[in-house]
Amino acid sequence: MLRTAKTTFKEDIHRPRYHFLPAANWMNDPNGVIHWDGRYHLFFQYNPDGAYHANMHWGHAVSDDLVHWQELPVAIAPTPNAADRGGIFSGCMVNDNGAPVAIYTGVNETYDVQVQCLAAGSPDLMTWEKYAGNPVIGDVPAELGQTRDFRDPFVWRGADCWYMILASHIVGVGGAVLLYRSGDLRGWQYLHPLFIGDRARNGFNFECPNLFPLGDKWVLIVSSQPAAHTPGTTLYFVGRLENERFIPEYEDVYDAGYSYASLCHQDDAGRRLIYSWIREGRGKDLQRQAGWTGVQAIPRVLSLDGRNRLISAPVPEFEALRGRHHHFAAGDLPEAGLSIETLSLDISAVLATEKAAQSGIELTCGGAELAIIYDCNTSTLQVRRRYEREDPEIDSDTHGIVHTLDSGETLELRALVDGSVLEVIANGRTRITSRFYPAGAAGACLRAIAPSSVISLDIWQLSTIW
Ligand code: DQQ
Repeated sequence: MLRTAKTTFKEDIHRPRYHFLPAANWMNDPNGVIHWDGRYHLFFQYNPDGAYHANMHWGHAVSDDLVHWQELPVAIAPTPNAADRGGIFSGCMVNDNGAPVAIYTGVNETYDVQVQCLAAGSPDLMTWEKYAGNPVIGDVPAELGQTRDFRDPFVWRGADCWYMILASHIVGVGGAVLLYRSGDLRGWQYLHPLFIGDRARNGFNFECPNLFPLGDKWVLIVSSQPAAHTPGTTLYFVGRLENERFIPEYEDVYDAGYSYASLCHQDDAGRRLIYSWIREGRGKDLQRQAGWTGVQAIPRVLSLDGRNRLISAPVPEFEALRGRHHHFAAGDLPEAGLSIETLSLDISAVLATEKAAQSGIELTCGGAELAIIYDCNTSTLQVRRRYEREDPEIDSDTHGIVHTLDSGETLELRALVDGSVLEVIANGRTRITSRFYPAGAAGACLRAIAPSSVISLDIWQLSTIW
């Protein structure tokens, strides 16, 4: 396996410097996130053979602070001739009375058979022994119709039993989250769908479900596919549980961009943390050439506001990376902008959006222009990518989402820029993750789109985590 990232990718300006990704090869969903013995463990979908989706394993990384990560040897690999011979798909990890247990989806070679499996971990989470009775759930409930989509177990301890939810869909109806219960994590009884989505609004199939209490509500997060084999959008629902069914009271998109397959857990401090896969915005050949693909978003702390909207903020530990700081008050930022020598930035802007039809910030670098725009007329937050030389293999569309501001509310933008990664959070409640691929690194310039709208602008250059 390649473990030479620090030297091999030194000249790669698209490779993130402070987001976690493995030394090389393909990574997608976060899996099995857990705070164990005082350390944060992140497992993830990983192909040790190259930068393409195949031969899924669970990769493994550990962190003391949620900022600096150390990649560890692969945790779980497919077993020939077994139920997981075609791949170890996504899943979760629980603490079973002091013993770590991973629950994941095993697939056959064609992914047509998806079953749920269990592996018991050593106390240091380094070695995993598969349960001899795998799969622990083999059959798709008959009421779902003919579907192969039956995966991504998320397990939690209830008052007197374990619960599991699985992602699937009911043929012709919409995405479904299925509820199971167990006394020992090994024998599972199917109860009923915990929640069924509206196909027109919520997509045809669900993946990677999460369910957890937050404040006095329950939050259900699903990754929703518009069509087969297509990553879509992560959605969230806030509501209540009644008779072991989820009743939504509020729903929205979690992220309107390249973030997908989010997975949450509660850490020892009681914080509900969310991790997400950031996918690429360039074609498969470019990904293989790069030698790496997929990035983990900076972990965020979740909360709800008074209107049941999901608020997320990068973990405060992340601010330890902040170095050189530029602060501009209203009217201070020169029209020509600020020259910066790195694409590792943490930007915080407060903007009065009523001052111009469009406000926001714009970064130009290596023949590329990346703009975070608020459009007053449509109340949308947008990310616009433009390239001097368009490449059909690199995404260059403008993408966005409605972001309604209350009367008198300022736009509070937080933007994390890291090589080819952009994470944007507006007023804590609206999120757009994006990707852009400048052609060269020769200096970046940051400007305000409507300088008169700037109330304050703070820019920190960030150090690398490696
Ligand atoms: N990725 C995994 C699946 C999951 C999908 C396979 C979501 O378990 O449904 O790599 O990105």
